[in-house]
Amino acid sequence: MNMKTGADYLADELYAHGVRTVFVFTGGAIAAIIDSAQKRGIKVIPYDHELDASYAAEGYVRANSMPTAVMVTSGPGATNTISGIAGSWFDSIPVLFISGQVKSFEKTNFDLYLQRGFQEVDFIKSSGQFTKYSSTVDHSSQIIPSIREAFKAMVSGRPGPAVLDITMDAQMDAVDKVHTKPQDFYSFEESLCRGLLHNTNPSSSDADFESLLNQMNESKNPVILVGGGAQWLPKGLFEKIASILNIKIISTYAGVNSIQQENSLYNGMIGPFGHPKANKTLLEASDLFILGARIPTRAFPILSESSSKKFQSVRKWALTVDPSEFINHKIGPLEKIYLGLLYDFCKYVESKMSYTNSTPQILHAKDNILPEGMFAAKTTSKNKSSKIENTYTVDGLIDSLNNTLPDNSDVFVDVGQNAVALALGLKRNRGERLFSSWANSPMGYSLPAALGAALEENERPSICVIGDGGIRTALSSFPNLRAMIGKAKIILWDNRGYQTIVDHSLKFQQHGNPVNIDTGLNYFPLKEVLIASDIRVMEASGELEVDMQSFFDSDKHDILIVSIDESIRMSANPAI
Ligand SMILES: Cc1ncc(C[n+]2csc(CCOP(=O)(O)OP(=O)(O)O)c2C)c(N)n1
Repeated sequence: MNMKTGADYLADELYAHGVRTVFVFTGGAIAAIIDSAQKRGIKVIPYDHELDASYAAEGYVRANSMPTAVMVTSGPGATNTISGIAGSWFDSIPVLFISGQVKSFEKTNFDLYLQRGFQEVDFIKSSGQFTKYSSTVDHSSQIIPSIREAFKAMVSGRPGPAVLDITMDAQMDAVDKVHTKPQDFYSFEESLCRGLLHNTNPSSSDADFESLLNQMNESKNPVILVGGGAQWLPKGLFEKIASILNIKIISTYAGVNSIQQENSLYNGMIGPFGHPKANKTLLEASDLFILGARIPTRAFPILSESSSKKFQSVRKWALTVDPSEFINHKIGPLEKIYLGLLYDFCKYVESKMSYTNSTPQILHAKDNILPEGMFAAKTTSKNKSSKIENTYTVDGLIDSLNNTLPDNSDVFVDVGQNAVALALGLKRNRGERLFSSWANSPMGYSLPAALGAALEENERPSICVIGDGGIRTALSSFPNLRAMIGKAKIILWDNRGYQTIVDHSLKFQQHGNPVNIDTGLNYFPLKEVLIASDIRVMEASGELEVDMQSFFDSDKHDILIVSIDESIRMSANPAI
């Protein structure tokens, strides 16, 4: 009899949970699982670095709301994923990480010894800070229950990643029959937006929602601040609720996709790198309703003493799955914290209040754009005298993108000027969505993430925007870019240096910080490396919008290099 192995059961169970694509870097301790996944008909996408595989998986989940897993070998394979797990954790993205482990009877007692097994690390411990669920699986009989626990945890309450560290014997031992009851699954997407397992979550009752809604309706000048908690809501739901409530909306970075930039209710993104109008709206509120936002420091404007006082008088209310986020928060005490899901509240509002206007009001709000002076060049003449010909301004690049991006694009931004400028300036008025690893912001994220997102045939063009520094960090995903030719388009934001760090150094007068010269950026033949990797390069050289349009229209090029004037500095809003 041809008995199934633990790895076969694992592949079956992943399939039952809706996993159709996984991201891998192989090795002796994970080969059995990858083999079984392939046999089960799961698409296995190899990456050249575990970190790229992790970012790709995260991009896949963000854009497609579909489950996936990252499969890596023990030791260095596992630890190479750590920044990916951390990013998923801080932005609440449910990705399952599966690492191989030495045989169960060979496992080291790490409390006593440094290491006994080959490529053995205590991965549960090293990743534990960033997981909703993590477990070592020592025996094949534990495989199915642990996958179920992992999925349950990943989509319950605040979503997040899980780690299963599976010993080689648990993977490879033949198993006669695994006795587990079949399970009724919600679809992953449905589970995510509904925060599965309501009854085990601290969930608000209708009475709480009624009280929250009353506060909103009775407030003199209510403002809603929306964050990443809105990221899994069904398309258009939040925008509809905003219209019903007719309340001004401001967002954090992670909340930008919840509403079109040109919706008249949207007052922009707050923060030191946010829209001045949004920061003003925050201060002028009589009541601030914080929905699914934890407002980290980077997302909160710098307040002067008088503004701080003013902000103290703003009454604050929050709806959250994570009340501890507001302990000792710099926004100060809240009137009330409601525990619950944004989805449930939206549904409650929908059921209680009538909705007359079916289309959002688009007023082409003029101030939801790049704040004037945030991306300033030293002098305008520098642009002309620059040794590099055909340099463009940030404003010009953002305008061109807004006018030429294909409808319904999923745009992944990296770190630095590109992330800030697109979060502020991308209109999202033709169904575009903007993604990034907002909270962790590792360079080199957006290329593998956009490639991961593009794996699902979803009619949504996948676009990556990345700096010349960031793309070098993502060199190991060039083979994947080559393999996916025509599936993703890259805009290379080439300002020839780590300009964000240059700005930082200038601000703190760190004259000795040799960020440009010693990093060797100027000597790295990026264009040649791209061409040698068989990636088809186009360089913007004329009217930017015309070049960009032909880049998006044709299937002849994969990457458009846009030279940004390197004297352009990005500066934060001053204290308000
Ligand atoms: C993995 C990682 N290492 C270091 C940093 C610190 N860092 C933030 S921005 C930046 C420079 C980014 O350069 P580039 O991608 O060219 O964008 P630019 O700042 O020039 O717009 C660096 C080094 C980081 N965010 N991620």
